[in-house]
Amino acid sequence: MKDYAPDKIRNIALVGHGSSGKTSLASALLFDYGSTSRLTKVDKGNTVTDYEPEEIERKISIGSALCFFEADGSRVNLVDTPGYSNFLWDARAALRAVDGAVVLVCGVAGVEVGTEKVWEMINEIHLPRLIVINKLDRENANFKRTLESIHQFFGRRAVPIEMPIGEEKDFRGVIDLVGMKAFVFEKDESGKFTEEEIPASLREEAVKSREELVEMIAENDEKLMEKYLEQGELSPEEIRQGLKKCVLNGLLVPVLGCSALTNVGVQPFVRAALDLLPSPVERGEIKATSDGQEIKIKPSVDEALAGLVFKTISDPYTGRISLLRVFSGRLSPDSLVTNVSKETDEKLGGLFFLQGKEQIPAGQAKAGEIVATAKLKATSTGDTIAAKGSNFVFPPIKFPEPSISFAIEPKSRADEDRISQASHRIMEEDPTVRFERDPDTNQLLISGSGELHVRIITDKLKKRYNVDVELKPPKISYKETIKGRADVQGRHKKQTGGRGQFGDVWIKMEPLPRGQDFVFEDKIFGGAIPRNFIPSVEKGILEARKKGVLAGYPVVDFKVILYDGSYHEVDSSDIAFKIAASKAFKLAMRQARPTLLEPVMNVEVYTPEAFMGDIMGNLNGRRGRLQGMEQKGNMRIIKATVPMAEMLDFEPTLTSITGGRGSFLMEFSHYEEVPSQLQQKIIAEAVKEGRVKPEEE
Ligand SMILES: Nc1nc2c(ncn2[C@@H]2O[C@H](COP(=O)(O)OP(=O)(O)O)[C@@H](O)[C@H]2O)c(=O)[nH]1
Ligand SMILES: [Mg+2]
Repeated sequence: MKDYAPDKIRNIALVGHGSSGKTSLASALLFDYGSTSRLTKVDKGNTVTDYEPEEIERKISIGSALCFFEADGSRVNLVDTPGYSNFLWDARAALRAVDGAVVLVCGVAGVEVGTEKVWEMINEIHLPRLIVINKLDRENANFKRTLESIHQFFGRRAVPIEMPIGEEKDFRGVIDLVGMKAFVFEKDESGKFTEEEIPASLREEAVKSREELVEMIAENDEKLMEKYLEQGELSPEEIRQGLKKCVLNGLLVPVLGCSALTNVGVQPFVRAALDLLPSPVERGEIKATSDGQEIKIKPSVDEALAGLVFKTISDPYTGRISLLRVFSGRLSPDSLVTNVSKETDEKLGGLFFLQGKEQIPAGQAKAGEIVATAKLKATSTGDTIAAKGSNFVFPPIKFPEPSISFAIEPKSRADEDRISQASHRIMEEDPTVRFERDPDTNQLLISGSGELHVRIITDKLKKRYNVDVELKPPKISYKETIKGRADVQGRHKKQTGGRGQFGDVWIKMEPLPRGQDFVFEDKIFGGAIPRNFIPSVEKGILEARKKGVLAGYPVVDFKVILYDGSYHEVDSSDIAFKIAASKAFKLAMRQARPTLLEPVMNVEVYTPEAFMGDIMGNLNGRRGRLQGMEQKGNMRIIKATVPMAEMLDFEPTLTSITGGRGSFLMEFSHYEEVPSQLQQKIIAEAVKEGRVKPEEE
């Protein structure tokens, strides 16, 4: 590959709500700049960046993918990221690899939940950004209305530098407000265009928009302001330079328009991106920490190596591939490096650039480049890779905790044998999925960010690892507790020739406040039970409380007071007292009004205002309790607590109520008593499953 000077590189992430057209824009770019010989389409399943079978089947991006092209002598590395909420974490990681972000907004829907979330992610790391209003060819698309929605959410610093020519299916080009030129595209999706004078009918509006743009730039630059006041004009070059400064400082966000599908307006966008988004050198130093101190990593080839692994691809065909952004120094295909995060050395297994799934060997990789390597043994996503002997790390990449769990059952013994290795591989590339065995139910649980996420993982298990599993409705981790008090005797006596067994305890049982778990109090005075047997009594209760008398769930939030008992000089033993204690526990628990507890989740729902009533009604039907509400633009954020058992099928419901525009977050909050009519069901289920035996009833 050609050697590009650092100022001739741009690393850009395409981010935005799912279905705003990121993958389609990447396709148009690759075609327009000759990286592909035809214009590929998401709906045909032939794009470069949605290459995984799960992506092709569902026509959505699930993981971020790399591609690149050359434009005007510069190399542009693009990361096409997923926008669907279950997979947004991957976009967050991808943003760490680039120097600028392009936020796509659908010209029909305007700003959506995903747009807002990626915006927050970009803010967190202060990346310069552009906004592209896409799908301007669609029915009901409207540049101005979409711009208003952008202003509502992100403020007036979002400033148009283009104006569309034609609307909906007549959308045929853009006016460049900086150069004051019109670019009119051919209708055949070829991306060919002619540079023309601004059509007379749009001239007045273009002049006005340009004035607004120039004023906003001048407001942020004293020198330009002076010149503007003196001459009443700024040259295109002055505007470009002034605008670039504002973009780098985050003071302004240029807004452009295009149709990725019909390939209109795509190349003017690339010119703006090359002009206005920073090269790795212009991005400047990157923060890292060394022994708790902040240090700065210079974007220079001559410094020691410093890089960040922002993605791991792992499957049976390719093995493990680590995607690395090099911030400083250089790498060769067999470099020896240190993984500072894991405190271990690694040897690279080759270097290559990725064009979608295609691997193109790279002779070396330098500061400012994004590159892939294979066969790193201990390295995972988020790790810092550096020259041997380095001790600094880049800030870790934040990944969300899973919010939903399903039980999976292997369909055959062979599937069961293969599952452990397969799950290991899947967790390597996806830090938000977990495979765990539930200690209470002994079921294998798969946890992820949402139902779609979990379903895609089970697809992968089957297609790539030949592991066939059945996805069961998830198991809820119920607990048991008591509401009343009890005072009982537990006695274990077995005297049938030879040495017998004898243990005898009197205990009181009382409820404790939620979350206090278990307290054991020893009130034996005067040797009713010898001291050495008292720990056995506690152990007996600890063992017995693993399975409550109602439905066999662990018992929590209670206190046991051991206050009396008796013993036998010869027959008493640890085991006899343990058994006596466990008998006492069961008796006491039955007396003390046992009850079931269920996990309750904190839930936050994002929705356009129009669906708020329906969603609140729906949460109400799920035994939800409203905790608060917030407003952002015309989005509403509903906060509620809802029992976990009621949230299992919430996601598809939310999608259908809001037409995909709503999204939600969920995390564990606390345990609460299950309403009594529901308790009967859970208990009946437990008997059916054999968790509680009839004699225990
Ligand atoms: N009409 C129209 N449809 C588009 C445009 N861009 C994307 N689409 C369609 O919108 C859907 C989602 O596009 P995709 O590129 O996968 O969006 P992503 O989720 O942001 O990557 C697909 O059916 C595309 O064909 C566009 O500019 N105009
Ligand atoms: Mg996509």
